[in-house]
Amino acid sequence: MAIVTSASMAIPSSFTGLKAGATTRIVKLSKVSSVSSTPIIAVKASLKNVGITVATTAATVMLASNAMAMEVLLGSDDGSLAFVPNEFSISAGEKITFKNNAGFPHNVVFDEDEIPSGVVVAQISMPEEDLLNSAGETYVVTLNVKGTYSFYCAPHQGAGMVGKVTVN
Ligand SMILES: [Cu+2]
Repeated sequence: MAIVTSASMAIPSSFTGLKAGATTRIVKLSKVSSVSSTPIIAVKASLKNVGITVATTAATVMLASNAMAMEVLLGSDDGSLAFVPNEFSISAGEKITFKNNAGFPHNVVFDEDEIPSGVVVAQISMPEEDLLNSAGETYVVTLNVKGTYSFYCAPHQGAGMVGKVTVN
């Protein structure tokens, strides 16, 4: 965001100079914009669901403002089928990154009966049938409504791979 702001501030000064100077500025602007948008496009391309894309875009903006972030491992280092940590608190709008660690495939599905009212479960969950299959693969979500949310891994819910997050 800071890059965009400084770039747009360059426009008025370029127009006070020669036309050739203004053209040079415009070329620089387009370079800046393509560089800064590349990571966002890459993230969107790896997502399969519109709800996730919305959440990830919000998370990208939060990153730009240096918001805190939370990382949750899918599968413990000893191979247990668990979220690590499986109970935690975050601030509203804080990014949560679920990262494939061991014992995959895993996924992250919120329990529609155990999320704050007004939150649409499909906008924060992975589809039940979608799985994270390789090491290091991530699912990122941002929860903006305060309250308590329960979630689980669809393949391993029966084995106790469940978790709870409190958004303050
Ligand atoms: Cu799992």
